[in-house]
Amino acid sequence: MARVVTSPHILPCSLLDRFGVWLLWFREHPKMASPLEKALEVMVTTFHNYSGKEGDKFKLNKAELKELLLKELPGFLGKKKDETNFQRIMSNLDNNKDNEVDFQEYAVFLACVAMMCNDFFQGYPDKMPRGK
Ligand SMILES: [Ca+2]
Repeated sequence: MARVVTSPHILPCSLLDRFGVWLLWFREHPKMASPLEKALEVMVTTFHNYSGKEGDKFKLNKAELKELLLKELPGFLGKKKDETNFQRIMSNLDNNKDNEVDFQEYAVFLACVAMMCNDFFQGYPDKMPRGK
């Protein structure tokens, strides 16, 4: 698992200043958002759709993570849907070992999956998904 980034310090200050403005614009004009902006929104809302089900509303417990993976990333799991595999994934994602997956840990996971997809498609450019 990649090292957890603890702050958005890699972004220039000018971008961070614009971030709140962009979020407000996005909320008022969701239909004008680009595919990547929509993807970011889906990444965030998907987390909260599951983390808010029980316990700490800002963290995924094991049951919430399992449901998220089964419903939102079934292809990633493949046929490995047994408890041992879920426990292994949970342990790998739970970087701070509090038995829950917070948004940062989830975001690192999605970034790792995206990097794996990129690596795969670089090896097979003819299989690269095409955008519209
Ligand atoms: Ca955790």
